[in-house]
Amino acid sequence: MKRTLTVCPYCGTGCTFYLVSDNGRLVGVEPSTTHPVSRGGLCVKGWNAFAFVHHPDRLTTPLVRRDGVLQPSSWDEALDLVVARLQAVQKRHGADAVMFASSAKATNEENYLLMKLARAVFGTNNIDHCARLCHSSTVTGLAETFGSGAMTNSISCIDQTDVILVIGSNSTEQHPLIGSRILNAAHSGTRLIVADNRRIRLSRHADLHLRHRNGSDVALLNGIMHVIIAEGLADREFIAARTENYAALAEAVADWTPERSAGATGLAADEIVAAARLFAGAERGMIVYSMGITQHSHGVDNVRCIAALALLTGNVGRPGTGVNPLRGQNNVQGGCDMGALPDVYSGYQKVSDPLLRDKFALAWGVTKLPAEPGLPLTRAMDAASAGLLRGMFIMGENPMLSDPDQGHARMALQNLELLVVQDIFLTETALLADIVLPAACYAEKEGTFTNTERRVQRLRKAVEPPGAARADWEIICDLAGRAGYSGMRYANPAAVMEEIATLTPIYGGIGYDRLDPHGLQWPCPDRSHPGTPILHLEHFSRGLGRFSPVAHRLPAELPDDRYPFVLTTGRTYFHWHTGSMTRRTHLLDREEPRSFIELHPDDAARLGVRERDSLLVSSRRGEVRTEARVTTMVIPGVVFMPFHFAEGAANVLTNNVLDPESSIPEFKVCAVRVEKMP
Ligand SMILES: Nc1nc2c(c(=O)[nH]1)N[C@H]1C(S)=C(S)[C@@H](COP(=O)(O)OP(=O)(O)OC[C@H]3O[C@@H](n4cnc5c(=O)[nH]c(N)nc54)[C@H](O)[C@@H]3O)O[C@H]1N2
Ligand SMILES: Nc1nc2c(c(=O)[nH]1)N[C@H]1C(S)=C(S)[C@@H](COP(=O)(O)OP(=O)(O)OC[C@H]3O[C@@H](n4cnc5c(=O)[nH]c(N)nc54)[C@H](O)[C@@H]3O)O[C@H]1N2
Ligand code: SF4
Ligand SMILES: [Mo]
Repeated sequence: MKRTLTVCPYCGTGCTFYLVSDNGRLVGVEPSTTHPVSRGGLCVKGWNAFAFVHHPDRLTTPLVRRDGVLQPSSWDEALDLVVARLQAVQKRHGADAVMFASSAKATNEENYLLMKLARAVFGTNNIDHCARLCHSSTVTGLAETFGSGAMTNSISCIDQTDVILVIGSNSTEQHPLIGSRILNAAHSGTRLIVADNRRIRLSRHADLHLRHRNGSDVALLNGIMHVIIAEGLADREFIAARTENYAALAEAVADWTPERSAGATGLAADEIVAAARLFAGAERGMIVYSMGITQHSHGVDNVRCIAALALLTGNVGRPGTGVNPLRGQNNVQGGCDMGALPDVYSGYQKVSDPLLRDKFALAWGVTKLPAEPGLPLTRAMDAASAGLLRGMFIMGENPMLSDPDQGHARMALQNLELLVVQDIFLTETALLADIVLPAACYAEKEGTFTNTERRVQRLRKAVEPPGAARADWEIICDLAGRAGYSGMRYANPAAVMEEIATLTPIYGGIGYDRLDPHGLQWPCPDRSHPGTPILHLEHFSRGLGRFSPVAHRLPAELPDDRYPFVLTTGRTYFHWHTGSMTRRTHLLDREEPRSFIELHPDDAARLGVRERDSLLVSSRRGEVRTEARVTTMVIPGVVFMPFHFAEGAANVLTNNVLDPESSIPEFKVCAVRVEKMP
């Protein structure tokens, strides 16, 4: 038996474990007892993270569409065709007629290389990844208020805080080892406020559970800040020393009395007062949030309010405090750090800055790099459906199930002249592709992932990829060479990280030789730097912390007579997103085998619906059949659906309306009708 220390491929918590293999086959997983995050534990997905690797559905050979059918081909044929066809699209329609979608499932090195391929070789800033659907509101909102969009503190700060506000994060199911740490803290006396109208597990252990209306977080947070100021609970010293624009915030929340906030949120005024006193009354307060905050047409405004609450109470820059957006995918923090975003190179260095463009052009050996920021992923899908974008290269994403409004996504992808998909399985998206490239998965390659607390950690190759599948980094470098570019020849991913370190100040001190045993947290500017567990200690990345007051805006689509329910979408403990991996893991799929919708017992009674009845759910975009789960998890008038299931896909229903600043879709609120199937 061989044991290989590596990083979990699922969530941003970043647990590490040993992959156990026997004769080239994975047979199990063993947790790492010394790791500072997982500390010998794993959630059920981690324990089962070996099972999909040898699944018979793995892609083992490139596929090229001939006579309308995807057929096996050689690597030479497939890669030459990808390059020739991308170049042909660009020749006809310009460099920006193609889009590269990178992957939060791929390594830092692979994300860096794909963004280099897009910019240096294909001359476009059209590169983005699923962070657009996830924490783009955070990146925009926190860049404005703090100067950096990452989690300010470390996971271990949960053990050192007095009160935790968990808002729009189902941590025990979606970041289980962070969730259980919050539960442990609550059991040892830390006060807990949960603001989420689902009766999630954390809420059952909370001092206060706020079940406010979906989309009313600005009204809630403005109300809480009103009370804090009115009752003299604000941290005046911190505000004076470390922030700017306080007067504007105070003015903006002046008329957000608890009564007004109660009216807009559906809560009682007392609950808002209690939350304000509990949070502001503590010496150290920590805010933890996730998609309940970000995935709205006013997602950036939500984030601004969160940042303002932390500034108002002096809860940044100390242990046990901070604004802590839990990053979702195993390497979505890294995807952002590596510049798989339309407006920045690695380390958030702006493409619009001529000095930075020159720096990258010189290092990459090209004469010119594009200056205009590229298309965000969601805008690219709109451009494709309007016929403005003609080619897409998608590495490790499955937009057919993960994008809002599946009809729109399908039209966008079918409208393309060229769709290339590089994945480990033949996904719903890959089925539409002209060329499919088989990738190695996390267990079959070397590289690094960066977890939610900015910890850069090494994954290691445990087994060989199936058939002819190759690591994403090798495929990208091969494509670059075939496109006539000689600046992408690397012996291994460690050599790619050396290049990243020279060009990326926050990763300046990262090198493979320094990452054992438990990685390093960026910023890590040089090789003697020990890494940074807590950001903004003495001053903010932007200097002073900025209060950005906001007005309350309603979600874009609210219930009416025809579509009387609010649909909110999200996840379950056992499945991962579009299910490509977890639905191919027997022990996980067995637990949650079918699409379902949560419905409050009062609503169910009114509709004559019983547990497990077949339902038709429709919105202005489409309809799906699913199964009733009658439960007080949800409040009356709200239904919840996970988006894991291709049959009964929640995204047939969701609304493709975007936050104007971050371009994140409003996955958390749309209007639906629910009917019992005869
Ligand atoms: N098992 C599993 N774990 C995962 C994932 C997975 O697919 N499966 N995905 C990973 C990824 S990429 C991400 S981004 C994270 C997401 O992690 P989370 O954000 O924790 O998960 P979600 O289920 O999307 O939504 C969280 C909560 O938001 C609440 N919510 C909905 N609308 C509102 C609102 O208007 N205001 C507030 N305050 N709350 C609201 C919902 O009731 C829900 O409980 O999970 C990561 N972890
Ligand atoms: N309704 C609704 N929709 C949502 C959300 C929601 O809350 N509600 N949440 C959104 C959020 S936060 C996110 S992050 C997105 C996620 O959206 P996606 O990123 O599209 O979803 P995944 O299923 O994680 O897709 C990852 C793909 O990568 C493949 N893969 C795994 N490992 C590798 C590898 O090493 N190399 C390559 N090349 N491929 C690999 C997998 O097989 C899979 O097809 O979904 C969004 N969609
Ligand atoms: S908590 Fe996240 S990183 Fe840890 S084992 Fe579970 S899915 Fe993997
Ligand atoms: Mo996400």
